[in-house]
Amino acid sequence: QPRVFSGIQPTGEIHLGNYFGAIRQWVRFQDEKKAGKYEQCIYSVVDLHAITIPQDRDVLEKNIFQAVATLLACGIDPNESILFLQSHVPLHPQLSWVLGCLSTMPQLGRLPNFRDKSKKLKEVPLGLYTYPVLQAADILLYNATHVPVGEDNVQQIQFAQLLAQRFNRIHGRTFNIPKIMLEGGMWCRLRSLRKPENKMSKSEPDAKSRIGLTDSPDEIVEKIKKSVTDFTSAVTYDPETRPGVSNLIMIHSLCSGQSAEEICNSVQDLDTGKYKFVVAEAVVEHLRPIRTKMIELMKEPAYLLDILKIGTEKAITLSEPVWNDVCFKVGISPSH
Ligand code: AQP
Repeated sequence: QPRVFSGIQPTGEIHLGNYFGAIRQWVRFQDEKKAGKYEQCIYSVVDLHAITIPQDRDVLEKNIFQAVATLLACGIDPNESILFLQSHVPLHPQLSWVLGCLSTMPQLGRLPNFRDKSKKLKEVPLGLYTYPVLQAADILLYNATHVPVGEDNVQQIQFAQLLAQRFNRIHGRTFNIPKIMLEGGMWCRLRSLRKPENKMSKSEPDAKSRIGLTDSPDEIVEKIKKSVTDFTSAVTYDPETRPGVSNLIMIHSLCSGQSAEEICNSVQDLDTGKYKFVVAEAVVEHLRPIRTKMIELMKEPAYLLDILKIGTEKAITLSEPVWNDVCFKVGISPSH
């Protein structure tokens, strides 16, 4: 039974990178589920992952609501997909413990997300180190077969595949080996508007480095106008040597559906300064309906809580049989 699982951290305002790298695919999978291709699409706001980096409680609470509203505004339909908050389903950390007992420290230390994030911290929390084990538990708890993620997450999902294989080898066939579903192939990693050598990121302190899905049209124009490019004025696509302008072309391409080549041909007579306004307009138009819906939803916290409650019930129903099977195979007792 093909099942889709993916998650997003409520670590800040959801940006274009999250949208084009992940959420847009989530909506497509949901459409394909309606057509009978998948049994379930399970999407989680992964708040336990968010606290692997220190969070202010009020900000986190707001970000959780905002993440749920954003997903709904982007087209996640709670009647079609299961949308829930990770901490509402305690089996996630429970399975994570079991899988942690099959993980080794060198494997975890080698994963690039850990290396990048731990570099920025004086004291590295254990949770950051074991983050990929919890991510594996998120996926395997639903016996997911397909995991749509951005390119920056590939190695973490490969780690989940490895844990599934290891568990199956020791205890007999239990988990599906989840497939990694990448949008647009390996190149779809949006870059920071300020430092194009880095990816666009929610938790980067400089808000000008990303375009949030709820940024106003003026903010979008301003951020793109100030984005870092280089000293060549022609608009050409070359991510290796011209990461700044190529990132803008990629954003434009994702918003308009045109290829990078088509875009470069059509703006031959513009310099990068003028081209930025073309990109900004495409982004503003693309995000307009999402932003409008999102502003409406943020006024309805009780409705958002209801959606999460229903999602939690469905998530528990799906995950319990898998957890019971794990308990039986490992020899520990399920709690009921
Ligand atoms: N820049 C990006 N380009 C393409 N895809 C991206 N994703 C993240 N950044 C980009 C994809 O978005 C999904 C949700 O991401 P996440 O919440 O799990 O956290 P992340 O990957 O660590 O993303 P951020 O925005 O950089 O958050 P912080 O700053 O908290 O670490 C994932 O599928 C991811 O691949």
